Amino acid sequence: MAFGFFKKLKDTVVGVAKAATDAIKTGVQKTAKVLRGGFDLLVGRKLGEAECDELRATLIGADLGPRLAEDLVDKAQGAFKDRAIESADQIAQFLKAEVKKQFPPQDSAPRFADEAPTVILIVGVNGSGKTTTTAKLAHFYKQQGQKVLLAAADTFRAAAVEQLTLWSERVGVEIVKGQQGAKPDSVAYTACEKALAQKFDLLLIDTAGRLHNKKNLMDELEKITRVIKKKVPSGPHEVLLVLDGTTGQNAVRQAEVFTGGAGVTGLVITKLDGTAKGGAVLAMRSEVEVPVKWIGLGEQMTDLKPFDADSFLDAIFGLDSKNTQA
Ligand SMILES: Nc1nc2c(ncn2[C@@H]2O[C@H](COP(=O)(O)OP(=O)(O)O)[C@@H](O)[C@H]2O)c(=O)[nH]1
Ligand SMILES: [Mg+2]
Repeated sequence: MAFGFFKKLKDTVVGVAKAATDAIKTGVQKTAKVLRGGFDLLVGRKLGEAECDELRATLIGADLGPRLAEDLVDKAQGAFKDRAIESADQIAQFLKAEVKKQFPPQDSAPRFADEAPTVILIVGVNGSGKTTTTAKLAHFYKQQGQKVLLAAADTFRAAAVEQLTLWSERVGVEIVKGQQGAKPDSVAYTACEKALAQKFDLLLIDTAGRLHNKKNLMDELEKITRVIKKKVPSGPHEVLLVLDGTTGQNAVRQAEVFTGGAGVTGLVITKLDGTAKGGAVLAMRSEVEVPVKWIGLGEQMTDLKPFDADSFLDAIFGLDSKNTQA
């Protein structure tokens, strides 16, 4: 009986991991198609100059960025100059290993407060996917049994507050909102008070996307951080910068500009389902110091996954992951 129980438990754990892996695979299939299509054309060939050009074009096509693409082509040429590539899997495995060597050690784990509530600020330019990501995070943590509170601190547009209110109903979590025109920091303050008084585990604060430059972002963050600290001195525990993945290398540049010194602790790359430019996540991972923590793969509340380099690389390179084989 005990064996049966543990087997069932193991099957459940494997099942959950496989479902997440499948979701990532489906989510990034546009990028995978570009890469895999390019690898297929190289099978049976040695990497001479023409083949290197083709490989480079494939990698740039999936938006890995010129620097990473060039480096990978160099490495691949060294390895396949004298022997033919036997299969698309072989070149995919090789590139995966090389990309992983390029990744500096980073801590992609979400940060939590030692003592509840954990306060997470969601920032980013308009349309990048902040409000949707806030809702998805609420769903993710609610599923894990946490008591989650939302704060609609994008008070500039009534529609923004309505959008988050709708999400709060769908997800089934409470929300704090100010009157239209209220200051974002006053909403954050009220939300912190409520989170403390009613013992919420997690407070997610959705902000306005009025970020024309880095100074803008820093000013907004500074104001809102000051009021959070009045109530929750150790907060905010996480500041997530949301980036639109369909903008590829532009998102990488945006991350570089907005992260330096601004207190951002993690990146969320959204809309990867709608683009073949998913390779930008790799460029991001190798060029930006702040870690990618989450990826957005669709418009539903379940379409947000923690970033895991192995599964992500398997998915975009079209490799069968360990979980799928288990
Ligand atoms: N396909 C897709 N659409 C997304 C994703 N994340 C957000 N969106 C859509 O992008 C649009 C802008 O999102 P929103 O959260 O309002 O952005 P905000 O202005 O930064 O708050 C909405 O239509 C969302 O449904 C994603 O991961 N995949
Ligand atoms: Mg919004």
